[in-house]
Amino acid sequence: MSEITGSKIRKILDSRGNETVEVEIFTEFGRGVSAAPSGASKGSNEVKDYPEGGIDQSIKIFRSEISKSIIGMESSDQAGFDRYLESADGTDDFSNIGGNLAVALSLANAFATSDELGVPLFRYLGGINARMTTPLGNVVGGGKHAVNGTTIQEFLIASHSGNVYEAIRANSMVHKRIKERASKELDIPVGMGDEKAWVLPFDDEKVISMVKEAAEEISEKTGLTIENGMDLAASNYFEKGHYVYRNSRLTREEQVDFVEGIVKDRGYTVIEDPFDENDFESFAELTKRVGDKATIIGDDLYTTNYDRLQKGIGKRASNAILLKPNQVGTLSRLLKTWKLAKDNGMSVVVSHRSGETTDYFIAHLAVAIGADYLKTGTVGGERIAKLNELVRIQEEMGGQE
Ligand code: 2PG
Ligand code: MG
Repeated sequence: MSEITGSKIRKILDSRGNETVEVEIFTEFGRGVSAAPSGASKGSNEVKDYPEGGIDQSIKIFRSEISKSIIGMESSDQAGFDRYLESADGTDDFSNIGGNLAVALSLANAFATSDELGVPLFRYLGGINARMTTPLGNVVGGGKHAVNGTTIQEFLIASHSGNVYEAIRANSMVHKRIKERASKELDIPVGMGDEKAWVLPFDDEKVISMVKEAAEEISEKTGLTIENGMDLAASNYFEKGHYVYRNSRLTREEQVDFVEGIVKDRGYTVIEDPFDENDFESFAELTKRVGDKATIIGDDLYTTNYDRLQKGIGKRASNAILLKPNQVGTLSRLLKTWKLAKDNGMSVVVSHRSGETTDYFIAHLAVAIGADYLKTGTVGGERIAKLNELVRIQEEMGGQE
């Protein structure tokens, strides 16, 4: 038994300096803390961050209503707790209490239960199925995460090693190498975007080669296999039927050919959101062409939403899904979508948001559900908080992969 005995809420800042909510939940012997992150390039089917009245309205509802109602609830009944959050809100998109409040409560409750039980969160959530994940991080960033960067939002790399620390380190070495290469060509200092990836004033074509070469160099140096990937976040530059890049404008058909070439000719094996969030057909075409060579991930396409994923499965739109707790507001909803993805043989990526806190819940979640990748940057305090937690988790697991 682990009844909830109390809770607290406070405003804290996220990595962009924006206000967000942090919630604490107490059981007799347990305490859980979690804070909501926030996206800049959001899918239009995500739940709402806050109700009308913003963060203060969420806090008001928590203090006057929710904090009282949850006293005495059984925290180990996560599904029951999350159902209560849905009923307290009364809508599908958390527009009454706010998705940020919901997700902070839902995750804090899971943390509190694992603490009460005295087991690490990944074990509590994953049991014997828990398995170490592969860190996937961005080394160059643009799109909505930076000013004057590439059109493509994220250039990603994933180093593979049985020792997660070695993989994290190799990713950070690629990050460093990119800066050295870029600095050589530029007479202005190189800066970072929201997720601490480099912002480069080059066109996408050039960066595609640059990141590939840097990854190859570090792969040779470390002996690790390093995958190249990208999150195109293509909804953000799909305008009137065209994908608008710095030096080109591609039709839908040309965009399919372009991304096919990135996989076949440039050797990129991880591709996220290559098309507009409602273009299931182009996703399906690309997956048909290169699904055997690359992980084709839907993020804005699915927004962790069960119904959207079901639609995607029906259309064979992708072979992978990105999962973000705050896109749906509760852990139970995320796990339901995850189960559907797994039952249909899809790969799974757990992901951070561009506005983050030092909360490391997603590191435990990725391990608990045996996610293929954890996308959470390569450097920067709020990203490192999750990556370093993976190192501790691997130690706790006895060092095994
Ligand atoms: C994404 C995310 C995280 P944001 O598009 O995958 O990198 O960005 O949090 O801004 O939606
Ligand atoms: Mg994305």
